[in-house]
Amino acid sequence: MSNYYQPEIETASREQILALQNERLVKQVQHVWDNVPYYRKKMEEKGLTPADIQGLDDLHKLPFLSKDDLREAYPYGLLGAPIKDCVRIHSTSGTTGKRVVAFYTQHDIDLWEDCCARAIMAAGGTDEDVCQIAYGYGLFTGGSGMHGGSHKVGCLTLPMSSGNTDRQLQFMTDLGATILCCTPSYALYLAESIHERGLRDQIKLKAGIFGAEAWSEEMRHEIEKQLGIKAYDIYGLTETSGPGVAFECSEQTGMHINEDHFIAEIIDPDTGEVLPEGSKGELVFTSITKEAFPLLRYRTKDICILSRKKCSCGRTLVKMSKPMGRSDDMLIVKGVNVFPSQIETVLLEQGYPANYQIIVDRVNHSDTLEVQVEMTPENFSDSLAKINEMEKGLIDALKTMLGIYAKVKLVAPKSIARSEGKAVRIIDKRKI
Ligand code: DLL
Repeated sequence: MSNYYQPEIETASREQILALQNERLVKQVQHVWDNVPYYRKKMEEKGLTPADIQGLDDLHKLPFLSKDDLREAYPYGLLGAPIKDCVRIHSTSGTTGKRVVAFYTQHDIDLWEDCCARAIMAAGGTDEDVCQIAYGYGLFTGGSGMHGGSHKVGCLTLPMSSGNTDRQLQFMTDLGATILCCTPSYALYLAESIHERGLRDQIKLKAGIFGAEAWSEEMRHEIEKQLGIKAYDIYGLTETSGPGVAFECSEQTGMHINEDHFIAEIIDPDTGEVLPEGSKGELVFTSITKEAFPLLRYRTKDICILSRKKCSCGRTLVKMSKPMGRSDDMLIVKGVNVFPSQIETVLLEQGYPANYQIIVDRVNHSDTLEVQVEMTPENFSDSLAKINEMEKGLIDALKTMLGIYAKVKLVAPKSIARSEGKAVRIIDKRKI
């Protein structure tokens, strides 16, 4: 038997959802005011006290929080609960010493797992299912979040973590996995490996829950065709707990946001002005139930559209479109967040100039990252052995910074085209 019940909120009336959000927002603002001096100061700077926030109509008065605030407040500055009440952290792959670290009380974990459970149930998951979790475990939120959700649904949970394709396929076939949770690019890679090994008849998958990176409708069709499953999108970010902030239902036309835990707004990324429903803009979340890491008006930098059109699944929760891009320069490569500034830091630290290009591609459904950088006249060499050695040094330093492999190609001094305006540092060849 499943120990999870589909909460009425998923199909509640608009009035019920708004009433709940109003009540929770007021409480949350007070919680933050009382426990997070960093944000209290931001409110005071705007002349606000909790009494000014009586409900959703006052939300726009609150100051935004951004990734820069999180970095400035690193590591404990935005903690909303005493350490004795916190039981876990997760973190982004972020920059050196300034990663984004999110904290959780046990209550936060329970609610987060509920959100992930909703995603699994929306994909048809029940306690009869065998759920293979091939998102990374550890600091990344994907593995643990979906793992907890799978437990709540009562699925038999396979905690595989990412990578080790042979082992993934062995468990998938031997244990008859019916639901696969991983990044969409890894799903395609697994699909390809299944075909290469002639295992198609031995897999019992019926659904996949894929997210953590952008993926197109074409990619969805490819995954669905190759694996013979229905592929569902799932969205989230470390700052708001992880996966499960929003999830797709059988209609597959956008992701329902768990509005009992998150208030979503769309803003103009340049002016910060709140935009009406249906507008394309930056997604902003206010978490209204989180204790340890309660973020008010957090700017995600993800560009998307919200819609309240009636959904055939019966859920009334607002839907967000697939993110259509970002308002900053963050790249997501193999599910890992990569900022060009991190790469630049490594290059400069290692004595290279800031003349470089980052080339991202998708080969055999897997992301590749290449950094082309100019040698300086001082370290220029045409000895292949010397160049290999220099490239290896950079590959190692980039791996330490980013956590993933980046191919490095050293090129002759002054060979990368200069720009008169903004330098074109990033060439993203992926069709997404
Ligand atoms: O990627 C959490 C997650 C894990 C989501 C597993 C879904 C499944 P971060 O590493 O902090 O957290 O990266 C968050 O990833 O701001 C988006 O830009 C991007 N992203 C997440 N889900 C999607 C998606 C996790 N379904 C950043 N489609 C976010 C497109 C996504 N982009």
